[in-house]
Amino acid sequence: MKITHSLFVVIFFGLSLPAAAATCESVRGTTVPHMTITLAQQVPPGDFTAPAGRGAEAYKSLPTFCRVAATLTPVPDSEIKIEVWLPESGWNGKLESVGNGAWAGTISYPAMATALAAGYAAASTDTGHTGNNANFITGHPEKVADFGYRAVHEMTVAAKAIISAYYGSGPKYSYWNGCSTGGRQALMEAQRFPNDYDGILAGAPAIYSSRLQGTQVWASQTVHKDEVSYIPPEKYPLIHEAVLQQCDSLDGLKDGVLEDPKKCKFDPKVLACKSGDPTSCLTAPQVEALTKLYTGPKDSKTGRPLFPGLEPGSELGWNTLAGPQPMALASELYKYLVFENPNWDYKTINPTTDFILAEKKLADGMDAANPNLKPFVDRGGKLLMYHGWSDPGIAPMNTVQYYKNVVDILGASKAGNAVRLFMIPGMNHCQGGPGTDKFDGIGALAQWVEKGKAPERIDASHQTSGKVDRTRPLCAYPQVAVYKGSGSSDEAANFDCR
Ligand SMILES: [Ca+2]
Repeated sequence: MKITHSLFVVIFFGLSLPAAAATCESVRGTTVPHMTITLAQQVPPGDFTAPAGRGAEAYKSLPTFCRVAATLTPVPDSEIKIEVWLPESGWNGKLESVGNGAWAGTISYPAMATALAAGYAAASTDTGHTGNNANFITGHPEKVADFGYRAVHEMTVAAKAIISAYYGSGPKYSYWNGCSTGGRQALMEAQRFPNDYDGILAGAPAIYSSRLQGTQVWASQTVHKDEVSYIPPEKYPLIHEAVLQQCDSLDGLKDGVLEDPKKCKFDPKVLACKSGDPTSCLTAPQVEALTKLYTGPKDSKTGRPLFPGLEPGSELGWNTLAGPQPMALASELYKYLVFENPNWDYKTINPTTDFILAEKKLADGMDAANPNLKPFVDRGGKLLMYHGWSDPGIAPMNTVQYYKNVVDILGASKAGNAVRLFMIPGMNHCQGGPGTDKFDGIGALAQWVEKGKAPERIDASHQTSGKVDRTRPLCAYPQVAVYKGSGSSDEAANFDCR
């Protein structure tokens, strides 16, 4: 009876929000090459429990949905797990696929829940291996390809077919939403599979993997090759305070946030110990290490920069790269994919030669640095990129540089209609920090794709314990938010993008 009723709704009330045209169980009959559906089950409101048991609160308010799980095997060594969640009623007619973090290895359930709650059909993949670590790499080049680019594309094709089977028609619009590894996945899609998505939201993209991860390893080497260079974590607040002292007011507001860190010419020498207590100053080797971390690695012969450094203002998170241990993701990438030697010692990295070696091994499948987005843009695709200026893990200028490369290839006019970058002052990696890190990126992207309204400014907020205590516009690069001179500096309305 349910099928008949749903069909009646679709046929006679076609303008209302589409509801399921088939039962959830019947989706099992969907045929996509190399796909085995392992679960197709209606989930009552609030009934979903994630396998890891985390994020329970986010699932309690979910409406009834059809949960589909499948395994994709585009090549024999592939084992790509995907899930597609389909709201039983109130579907907004669109697909939102969500990205992964670090080595992936798990379905992104919390992000799927957010998309589903907003009315989207949601999709996610584990990218072809289980566990957020590098254990899948050795002896499995095809699994590396799945992680690098193939799993997301295969998932997208399968998700659209499953949506079509359930609702009787495919998504009107398809969106990608990811940050970090998810940002890399975003740009891989735009570069390699221009027809998959109409709109792509790419946050803090982990692109140029070969050099990015090499630079992350180099940062650890910088402070640990000789331990006198190590900067104890308790000194970072001191350094951050000195940066704010010199640069916070350059944007006209002493508010703990640098609107444009490129204007801040901070010289770590101001913290050099003159005499006495070394806990409140930096030794000469520490000053040297700090300077290097701001600058980034350079070619030892030519002095040419090999990758950007971190920005002033991000110091409170520097324990990520310059802490007691190297960042696991970065050192594992070099161990298992570049040198194929689990005993490789990160302290031996030589950016001048090893970055080139890494590019030879990784660029093809993992770098996602190709700036030619013409096929994506020519079919009407829109790309919205964002990156926190206080990202302590992925140098923000890497994203700025990629954006500039894209604009160079497309030309300013074409790029302005299809690709925009929002640099977020004071935001850490993907979220957090003193900056206004909460904003509706997918909403802005949907306005652009569906209504042709390109985002100039996106209002964002900062929250403390769930309460909004500041709003401010995020501005399309290279514009920055400028205080108009009157009214509260914690209200977006009192700022212009200039
Ligand atoms: Ca400021």
